[in-house]
Amino acid sequence: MRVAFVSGNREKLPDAVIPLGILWVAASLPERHEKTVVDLCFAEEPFDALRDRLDEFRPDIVALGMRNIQRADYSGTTDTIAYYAELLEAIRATTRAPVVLGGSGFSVMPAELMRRLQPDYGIAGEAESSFPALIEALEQGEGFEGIGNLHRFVDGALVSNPPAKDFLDMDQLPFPDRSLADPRYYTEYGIEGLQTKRGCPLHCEYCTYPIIEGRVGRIRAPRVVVDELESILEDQPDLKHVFIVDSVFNLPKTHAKNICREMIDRAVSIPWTCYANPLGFDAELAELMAAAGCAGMEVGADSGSDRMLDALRKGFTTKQIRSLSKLAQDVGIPDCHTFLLGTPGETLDDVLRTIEFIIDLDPFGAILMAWVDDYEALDPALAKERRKLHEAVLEVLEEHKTEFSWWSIPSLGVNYDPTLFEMLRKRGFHGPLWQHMRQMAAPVSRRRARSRTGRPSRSKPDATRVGSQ
Ligand code: B12
Ligand code: SF4
Repeated sequence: MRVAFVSGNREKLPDAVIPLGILWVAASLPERHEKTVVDLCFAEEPFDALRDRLDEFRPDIVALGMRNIQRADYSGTTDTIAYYAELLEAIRATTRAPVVLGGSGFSVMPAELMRRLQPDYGIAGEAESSFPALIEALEQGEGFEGIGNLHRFVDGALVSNPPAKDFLDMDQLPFPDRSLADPRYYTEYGIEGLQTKRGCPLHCEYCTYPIIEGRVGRIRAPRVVVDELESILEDQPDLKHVFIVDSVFNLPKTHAKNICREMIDRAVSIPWTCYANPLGFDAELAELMAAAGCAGMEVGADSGSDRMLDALRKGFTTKQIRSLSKLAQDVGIPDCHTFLLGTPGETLDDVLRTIEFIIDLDPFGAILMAWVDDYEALDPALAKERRKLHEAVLEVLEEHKTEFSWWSIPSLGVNYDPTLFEMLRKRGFHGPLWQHMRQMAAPVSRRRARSRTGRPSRSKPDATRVGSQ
């Protein structure tokens, strides 16, 4: 069969991200199939590019990858769904090949997106086994029932198979097929994704990651991960930075330590960033990460209010956030904390408490997000109901936006806009750009750096804590 993978994602904030999931799935196809990746990220006219490439390739099956529902600045969801509807229309107008939808965005709400977008098939979650099985079933004209997480229409009714009994053994999977990737991810953005494991065992209230990857952590052998990393570095001389895309790198902690030890032993040298959690973080890990080249870690701290951390079922407290930040600072790893403002049950007082907490914590970087629920994409009533709090949060953020010039507030475009990012890249900065924001920040006067309650902040830019390029 001729399989055309289409990566619909055109988002370039905070970075253009390689369609790693598609490359994993493409690698798992048996060799007898012919495959191509139509990546629309850099196309000037995406619909024309899509039609031309499909016309040329004449696929028997089109596999459309949907990564995001949310916009990168968390300002909304609806137009991404409309964009994918248009892509489907363009595919249908070009080829009669069946369309299979998949990817992290699709996996968050597969049944709803099947109904809304009407592809022929959908596969939720990891697809290295189920996608080849679907192709096999299409060839044979039977065998659809046993395919885990497959969604399809039978006589007009949506039929959704249960997930496969077991998640995949990651060490048995071939490496992602990066020969199919657009070289501009390397030449223009210089950043690559690497996955050392799948699954997160925690139960944070809003989180969809376990739906995509499962709750059971499935680790890859450190030797295999570093083999992949070395092969990337060999093939991609332009690469400047690696993002470890694991939901949380340091859970389990022993795995993270072993990955660092393997990198250190094999003298792999490339700056990298990961997601870290205050649970499972200790001094030894911080030291190993620094020695292995960690250039930054992103922490889903979410709130500066213990009441909200509890409500969000984060499993850690503000004290543990402080401890992680201190350990990171001690070894010189820049830490950037993301805070979600306006989650269900939160009051404006909680939002203000979080802002005070950030001022007091003084992390290397902070990203303040005004919360948007994924389901707002499909539920106008929910979107309307949430709008009031969302707008109130934006007002609070507007008031505080000048307090620290290196904080990012994506919904207001503060330190999160394409022109600024392009300028930083032109100056040779790579990797997550918050790592460079602080050294660009103008000095802030103590008077301006006061919290709303008037308590002075101990914060001021510190040129010695600068991320590496
Ligand atoms: C790492 C990460 C980032 C990093 C990426 C770094 C990099 N250079 O790669 C950064 C911080 C930059 C980032 C940014 C954003 N991210 Co992000 N990110 C992730 C994360 C944790 C992992 C993504 C990943 O690479 N996974 C590894 C690959 C192998 O898995 P995968 O893509 O899911 O692929 C598997 C399956 O989905 C499936 N599959 C994939 N494609 C296809 C296609 C077909 C046809 C089929 C059948 C199957 C299939 O099979 C694959 C292999 O098993 C996920 C959460 C998660 N745990 O999934 C969020 C996630 C993908 N991100 C999300 C979002 C919203 C964003 C942003 C829009 C928001 C923001 N401001 O940060 C931006 C957009 C960036 C962009 N340019 O698109 C959402 C997307 C869904 C949604 N709710 O909209 C997720 C799911 C998190 C969430 N909130 O739920 N992200
Ligand atoms: S730790 Fe992160 S990935 Fe795990 S459930 Fe919580 S938010 Fe999701």
